Amino acid sequence: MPDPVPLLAPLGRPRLMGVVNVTPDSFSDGGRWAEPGAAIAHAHDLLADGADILDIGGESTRPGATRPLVEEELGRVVPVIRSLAADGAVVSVDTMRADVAEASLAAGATMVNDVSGGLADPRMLEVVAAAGAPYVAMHWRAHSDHMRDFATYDDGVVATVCAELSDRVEAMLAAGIAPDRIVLDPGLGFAKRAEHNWQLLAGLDAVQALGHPVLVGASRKSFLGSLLPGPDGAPRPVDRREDANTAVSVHLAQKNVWGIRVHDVRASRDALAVVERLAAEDHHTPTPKELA
Ligand code: PMM
Repeated sequence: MPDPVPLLAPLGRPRLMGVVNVTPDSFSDGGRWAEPGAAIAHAHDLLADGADILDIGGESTRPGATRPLVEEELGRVVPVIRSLAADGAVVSVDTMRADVAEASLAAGATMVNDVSGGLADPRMLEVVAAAGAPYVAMHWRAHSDHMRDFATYDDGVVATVCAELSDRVEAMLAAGIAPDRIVLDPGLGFAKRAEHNWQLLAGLDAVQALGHPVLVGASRKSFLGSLLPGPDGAPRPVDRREDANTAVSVHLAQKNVWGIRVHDVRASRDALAVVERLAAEDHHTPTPKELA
């Protein structure tokens, strides 16, 4: 395989992808960054906190969400991407639509992050292949309004997700996407129950063995909330799951994933610094003088 594009080349630590949802209805931050100016300012805060990539999305994929019109999605993401790319940021567009991917790449996005792995729009793989852009293909089974009906994995979630991602890789290659442009994502929370997400996090080696860089998004998802119920048994609210997410980021760094998709970049960046520092120490054999 030729050398990967620089964005996908190993860095010695996971890349941090900061989430910017330019939506009125995303599950954790819907509405906070819905205006372009607010989204751009938030994206700059994420860069200052150490984001390597900004992931700009204009469609909420929270369970039960209905889809915006393509014009609405374009109107949300394109101005934000154009501004951030002009400022030199590395931008990915979080979209399932080929038209939005195409317009976003023309506006300066570097990468396409498609939660449907090319299943939602028959033209997506063709657009990505023609652009030669890096492409995140997530494991996905159905749109958010009915994905809960598809959360069954009779042969085990890890093996099944790997097999279904493998099928998507075949489709990407057949469409002309270069293998060194492909990133895979197990799709935590998408047609997955809590136990499926934990099994996938524990079984990431199998996803990595498919031979492509791996991106994981656990940030603020409900399986973290249900792990940490309050005294009344209610799941921990979405804005108080960050410490658990940071622990997940430590796990992902130890697994050496390519990328981690997070809302709070600073917390994960600090965690990565600790993991990196300890890894450096592991390789250092103390001299007798140091031990004395
Ligand atoms: N999760 C969400 C949206 N986009 N993209 C990738 N590649 N992986 C994910 O896990 C993922 C995603 C949903 O979370 P959000 O509403 O907070 O953005």
